[in-house]
Amino acid sequence: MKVGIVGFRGAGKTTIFNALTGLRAQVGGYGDVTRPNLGVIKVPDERIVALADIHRPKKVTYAEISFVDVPGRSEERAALDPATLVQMRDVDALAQVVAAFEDATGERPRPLAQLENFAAELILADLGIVEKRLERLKKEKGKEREQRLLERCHAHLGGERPLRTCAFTPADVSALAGFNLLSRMPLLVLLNVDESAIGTAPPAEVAAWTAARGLELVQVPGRTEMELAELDEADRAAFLADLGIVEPAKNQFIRAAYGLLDLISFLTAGEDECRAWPIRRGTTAVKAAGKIHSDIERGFIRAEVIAFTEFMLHRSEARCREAGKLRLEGKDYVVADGDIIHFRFNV
Ligand SMILES: Nc1nc2c(ncn2[C@@H]2O[C@H](COP(=O)(O)OP(=O)(O)OP(=O)(O)O)[C@@H](O)[C@H]2O)c(=O)[nH]1
Ligand SMILES: [Mg+2]
Repeated sequence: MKVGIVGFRGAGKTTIFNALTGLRAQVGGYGDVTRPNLGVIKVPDERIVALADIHRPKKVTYAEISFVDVPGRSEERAALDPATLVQMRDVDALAQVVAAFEDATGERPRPLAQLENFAAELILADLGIVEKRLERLKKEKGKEREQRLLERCHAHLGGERPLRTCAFTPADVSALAGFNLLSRMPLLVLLNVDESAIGTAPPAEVAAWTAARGLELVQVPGRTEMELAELDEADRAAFLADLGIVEPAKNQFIRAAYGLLDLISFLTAGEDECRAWPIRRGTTAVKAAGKIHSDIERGFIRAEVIAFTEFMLHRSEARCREAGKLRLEGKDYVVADGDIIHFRFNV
């Protein structure tokens, strides 16, 4: 699962990328940097900590999310370069960094304008893709279904609405999958604020704008969080307390990204390894098995499932079984968040 950290030039994307990943990519590139930065983070999960405490496994593995910091690149402050748009299409969800800090030139931030311009850029980019495809479809026969679908997209985009707000059937969704339309991707807004804004609510007009569109808004003091990520564990707690930060925005952001991608985790636990596996909500047992190994998917017999909360009450598989809390589930069982699963299979 890949989240793109996107937004206009100088919005603080690389700063926030560094804060999230603990890496030290160059900030203040101002369009000179053209290569995206890549990073992976572990999703904090208290359940894995609790399971490891019981099983004492050799290995503990958390779910991971990858991030791509897509450089702003464009000459113009509020425009997206074609190459940037191409890089953006390669992700599963977008996190737009919006600058709400006063920059070095003393220029006042205009977060609302950034939100509006960015939304318009995504719509324009998608219109371009849809129009090009419709043009080609005119010359092809037997593609009427796709044509009707794209015409509907075209009308929606033409009304300056993102495709996120257009209703699609599952068949439409798979027909559109290959186009990687940007205005259809889940979007999270990261408001990058100054240290002085820590503990304050986001500006009302920004909150209203995102709420009206059903978008999640997370306020991040980017520069501060980047400095925080550069400290070692011992100094970090003191730094947090000093600034009055209850929880680093990093954690809040990771949770939001997880929700944005509609991800849940199932768990595997034993003496060898305790591990969280990210899957999309709605994934069936047999598909979840395939995340571990294709052999387990192919030779699937059944899933033995214990809900995490039940396991914590009884604290062993044997006692869960005695208490009737170990369920036997088939291929089509829809996996729930926190299911501890043992797959039975033959190869
Ligand atoms: N005061 C303040 N400055 C920030 C903050 N976040 C970023 N900056 C500064 O803004 C400038 C741009 O930050 P970057 O993180 O490089 O921005 P970017 O979005 O990656 O820029 P491009 O990759 O060129 O599009 C740098 O000089 C940062 O130090 C912040 O939260 N507060
Ligand atoms: Mg950058």
